[in-house]
Amino acid sequence: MADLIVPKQSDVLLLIDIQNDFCPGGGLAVPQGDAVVPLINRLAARFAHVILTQDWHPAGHRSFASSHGGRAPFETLEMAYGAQTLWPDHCVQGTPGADFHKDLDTARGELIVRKGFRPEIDSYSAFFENDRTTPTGLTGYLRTRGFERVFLAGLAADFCVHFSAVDAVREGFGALVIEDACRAIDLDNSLKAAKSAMAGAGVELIDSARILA
Ligand code: VGL
Ligand code: ZN
Repeated sequence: MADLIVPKQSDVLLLIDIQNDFCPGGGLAVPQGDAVVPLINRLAARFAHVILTQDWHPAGHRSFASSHGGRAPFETLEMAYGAQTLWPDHCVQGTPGADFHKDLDTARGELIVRKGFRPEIDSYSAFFENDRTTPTGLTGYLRTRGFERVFLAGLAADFCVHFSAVDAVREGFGALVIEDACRAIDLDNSLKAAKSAMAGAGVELIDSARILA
């Protein structure tokens, strides 16, 4: 097996969107989305620093198919900033669907980054919204605190984990995606495309055993 990884003070675990709406029964359920929770809790115990993201949309968000008469979820629509997949309503601010999964151990989280709160712009990445220029502020936070490597896990592997990992590299951090601690929506082979995009960007794809062994 590849070398063991012992998380350092300059490493942070970034837990992406482990919310009820991305779990079975939720508005945008990711197959087996809840299955990552026990593993993620074990991983989080190995890190000195944990940050969480929370998808956090106002009702009537432009990424919702329901905001565009006659459009169905998972269709693509051209927005001012480019192509946008339309989603079922999900993670509406203050609703139970936007809450973290009840078994997720959030107590040691040092920061919660909320994203997707601008009514007109979606935000898959924890760093930049989908116009690829509006920053969330996470880069400044990580840099100010001296973090060098970002380990990522959560939902969904092919959207928010993928874009966050690629942007972490773009912002000058090391990025390691813990693959078995993620689950994918897998729309039109999007998981395969995401994996090659991540690998091409210099994101390292690792197994949790590298950390937990
Ligand atoms: C996500 C689609 C829409 C994600 C969030 O967390 O991957 N995907 N909003
Ligand atoms: Zn969303």
